[in-house]
Amino acid sequence: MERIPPGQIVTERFPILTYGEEPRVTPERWRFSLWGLVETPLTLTYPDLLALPQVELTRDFHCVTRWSRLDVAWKGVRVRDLLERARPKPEAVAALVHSYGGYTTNLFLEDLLREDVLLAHTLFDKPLPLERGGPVRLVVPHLYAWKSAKWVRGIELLDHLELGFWEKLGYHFRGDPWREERFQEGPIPAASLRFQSRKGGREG
Ligand SMILES: Nc1nc2c(c(=O)[nH]1)N[C@H]1C(S)=C(S)[C@@H](COP(=O)(O)O)O[C@H]1N2
Ligand SMILES: [Mo]
Repeated sequence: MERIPPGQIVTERFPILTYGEEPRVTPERWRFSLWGLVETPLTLTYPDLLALPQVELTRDFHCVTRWSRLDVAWKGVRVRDLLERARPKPEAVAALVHSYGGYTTNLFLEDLLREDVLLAHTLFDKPLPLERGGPVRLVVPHLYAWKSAKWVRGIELLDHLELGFWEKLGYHFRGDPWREERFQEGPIPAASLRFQSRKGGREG
């Protein structure tokens, strides 16, 4: 398989892309919550996060504005591990990710459950810098980088698709770089939720 998704250009640089102001969240004040359609809502502090099983991961990072940065080394906690503790209800199929500062992005539960989706606190062996989303950001390497929400503060599980910040402004509802899902052209297919459901399809 090709390494670089179609229409992308590799950069040695690693641009910082933030819409709006940088929220300032210290590790002491940072909290992460999982809520909505879960059996056991949870809230973590920064020390709680560091006490969980840690994963190191090196992945390419693809921005929809066409730059790709190869081999970005992250460390953090699998979102899947947190979801296992919170136990999504059967009707949960989608999620809205919330960041400090008001940024949001939507993901299907199936995409969040991938084993390389992390809450990352470390980048290239150093604490995640503020401008990169520190103390903690989401990393979703298999989708365009706007899904990798910086300064993440929580994930809300839903039984329907609720669009995030860029998605409401016309970005694609899923954002797979291999399929060049950059912008939403035409209406979102009504069947998409059915296909993305954890149970492999709902009735009706
Ligand atoms: N909270 C927040 N997260 C965000 C953004 C943002 O503006 N706010 N920009 C997104 C976009 S478009 C990209 S390409 C990546 C950029 O991450 P970087 O600044 O570490 O390169 O962060 C994503 N996460
Ligand atoms: Mo981006």
